[in-house]
Amino acid sequence: MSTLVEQLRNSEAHKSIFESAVRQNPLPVCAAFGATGQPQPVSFKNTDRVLGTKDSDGVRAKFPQTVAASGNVVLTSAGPSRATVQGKRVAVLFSGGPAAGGHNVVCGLKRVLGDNNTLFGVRAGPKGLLKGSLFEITDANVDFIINTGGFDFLGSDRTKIKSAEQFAQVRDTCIKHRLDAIVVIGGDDSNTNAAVLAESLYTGVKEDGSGVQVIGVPKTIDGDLQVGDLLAISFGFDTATRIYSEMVGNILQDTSSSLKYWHFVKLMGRSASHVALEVALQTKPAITLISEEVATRKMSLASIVDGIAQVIVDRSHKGMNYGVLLAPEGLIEFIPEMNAMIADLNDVLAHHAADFAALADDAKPGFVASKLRADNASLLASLPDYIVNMLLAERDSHGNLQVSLIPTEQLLIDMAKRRVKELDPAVPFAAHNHFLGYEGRCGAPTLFDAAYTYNLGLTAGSLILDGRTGYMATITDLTRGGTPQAIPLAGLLNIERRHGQDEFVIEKALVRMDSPAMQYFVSRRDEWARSDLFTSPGPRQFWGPTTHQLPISVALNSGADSLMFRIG
Ligand code: FBP
Repeated sequence: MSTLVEQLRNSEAHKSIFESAVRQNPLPVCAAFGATGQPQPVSFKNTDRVLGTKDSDGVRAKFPQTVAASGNVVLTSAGPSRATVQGKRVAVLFSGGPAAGGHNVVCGLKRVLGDNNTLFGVRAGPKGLLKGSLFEITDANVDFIINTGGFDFLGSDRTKIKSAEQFAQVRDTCIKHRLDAIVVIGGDDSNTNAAVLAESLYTGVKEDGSGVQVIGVPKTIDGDLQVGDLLAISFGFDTATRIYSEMVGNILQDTSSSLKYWHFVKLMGRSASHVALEVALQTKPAITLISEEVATRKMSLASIVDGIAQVIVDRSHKGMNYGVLLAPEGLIEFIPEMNAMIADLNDVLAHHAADFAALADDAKPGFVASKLRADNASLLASLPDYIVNMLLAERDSHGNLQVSLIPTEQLLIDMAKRRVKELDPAVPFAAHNHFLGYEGRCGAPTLFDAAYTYNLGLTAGSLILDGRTGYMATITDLTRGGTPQAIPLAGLLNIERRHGQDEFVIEKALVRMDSPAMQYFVSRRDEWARSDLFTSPGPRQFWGPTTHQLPISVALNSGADSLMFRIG
């Protein structure tokens, strides 16, 4: 019998009571993979759905081999694979921000590849692929990482593979490790990387002239990698939004208990407002801003602040000097005047990168302002230093503004305070700011994310064994048992302006104003502003009544008649 001190020491390094128990949680699999025991790989066949975007001709010219091979046709599972494939060497990597369930993709891959093939983990994301930093994944690894959160088993990064030298490095890694396939687990930018890699590695990598297969897996807590009914949601969104919803529910409970504070909460989700919308649907706070609505209605910063201040004043007149506001992380970029200024700023930064980098920090705003259009320069000058400094901060390697660093919630508090005073000086307004972001990305996956990702791993592995390349794995029919399918990556590509240049990218799926989730939110939000109707969804459950719950927005948008998913 061990002492309590020994028990505590033994729980270190991912062996808490919870972690040990959740590893044993059984995962449902789609019927296509076989009902019980060791999941069996499936083969794939064409459906009658062909994907294409407005830039299809350009895509065909840039991705001739993968488009010719797939015809941009969606694949669906076609029963158990008949061929026994042996000796495949497959590498898997995480790319971009962490999202709960990533480890289970690796577990699904390992299980479906079985003992006849070898799975390698790439350390530290695309950067590790360039360096050739790989190690073999064992069954013992799978038993240890299954159902655990985070990406820490492999690590991740945001390197974009774009230069000729980088492509040559990837080829070297493939040759050195005799790879047959690479699985990229990532968001829109990373799956764009996967599409580019699939084309570049299509032929001529191995001695016999053959290529290396590349398969993408849809990850991002932002929920902005969606393809209608083919991809209802990326993995990680459910876990992150449930964690944020629990925290926002707790804050709501506090506001109506202490009766004296407003809380302005910025929620992660770089561009799209899916996270903010989902948390709003789960908790029903007084105010939720949706960036896409701001853009559609062409709202100015002043008009947004005006709306916020009016709710604060109206609630105060009813004796409610408290409330919660949710703001999406990407809000700033969706306010038309800010968006125009940021686009101008991005071009200036891209074209004067060396001069800008050589300047002292305090000289940077003046330098940039001198190159901006006059209206953009005066907008920049009107913003507080804490916003300007972040707008000038380094872009990530995909050219994205690092919106998680911009304290939008503080800007809104400062501006709302001034406006409330103008509207009614007698209204008290004490506010706290919060940023809920990193807390949500690495929690232990909900059962939905755990099962979804395990099945995505089984699908990605099956696609490799079936000889496919240039596809993204997906599971459709999430409330009807689940169907493994594959989306041709090139069929998702569009042209977008990045770093001052046109590039092929997978377009982010934004919140649509006419979506059922948004319409439901719009139909209820005025009532939520007027009176306290908030709900506390509580912690995510691994055993219990909410275990099988889907995100509310996903259920509404897929026309489901139940909030519960069913895989298997
Ligand atoms: P991905 O698109 O790579 O999944 O990352 C999403 C995200 O979590 C955003 O919500 C956030 O803006 C960003 O990552 C933060 O990135 P970083 O980890 O580099 O600070």
